Amino acid sequence: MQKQRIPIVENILSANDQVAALNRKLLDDTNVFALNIMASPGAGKTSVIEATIKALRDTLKIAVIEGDIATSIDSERVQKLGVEAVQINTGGNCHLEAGMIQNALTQLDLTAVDLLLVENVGNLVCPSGWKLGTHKNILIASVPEGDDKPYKYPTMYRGVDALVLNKIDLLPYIDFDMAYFKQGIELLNADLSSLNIFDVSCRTGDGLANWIEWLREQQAISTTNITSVRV
Ligand SMILES: Nc1nc2c(ncn2[C@@H]2O[C@H](COP(=O)(O)OP(=O)(O)OP(=O)(O)O)[C@@H](O)[C@H]2O)c(=O)[nH]1
Ligand SMILES: [Mg+2]
Ligand SMILES: [Zn+2]
Repeated sequence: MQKQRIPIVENILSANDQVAALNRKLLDDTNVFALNIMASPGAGKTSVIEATIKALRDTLKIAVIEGDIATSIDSERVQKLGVEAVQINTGGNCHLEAGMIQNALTQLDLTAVDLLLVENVGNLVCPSGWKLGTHKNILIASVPEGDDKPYKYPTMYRGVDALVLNKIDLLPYIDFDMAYFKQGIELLNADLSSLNIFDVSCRTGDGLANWIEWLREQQAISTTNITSVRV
């Protein structure tokens, strides 16, 4: 019987993933802990970034990369808080890619940064498919978007490290079934022990302390790991 040839397909990293790996190395080499903050338009990405800056700017050196299709409105908001911000205008692209972050990183003095917050383009479909080289993926959901979003946008809700449910101050005015929402998240994330969920309101400040505490812990763990790996 003739021997059959078995094709071997190498697992070649995509061009984006290769650049993401370079970004990660640069961040690790300079001791920067970085978050990729994703959400639909208007969920509260910039509001959470502003609240995070206010809570941590006295203990950590923070920088922000703002992804936006056309404007610098969000960079101006965070710069008002005394934080360095780099604006990426994607020119119509609906998500950030690793190459855009690579360029933005050249604009920052990373040796003077502990925590880098990257605001992705407002979009609940494709940002999760593009690695940036950041350490943690954060999804911000918000009450007015509706409780069915985990079911309708599973790729975004699957595999994130932390989920911030924002605008809980609006719960009395909106039919939002919290149990149904969280059940949807559980269906998509088998290992719930590694998913952190924070119910917050950037308007009232409710719940933000838990988010800040988790972030502070993660930054400390990451910095320790990075340092010990290098030693
Ligand atoms: N009621 C209420 N409104 C909020 C809360 N957080 C943010 N908002 C409002 O929601 C709107 C959008 O907030 P942003 O922080 O700009 O949202 P974003 O996700 O950065 O928006 P894009 O960058 O445009 O995608 C603003 O009018 C905020 O004032 C909240 O906790 N409660
Ligand atoms: Mg924004
Ligand atoms: Zn896209």
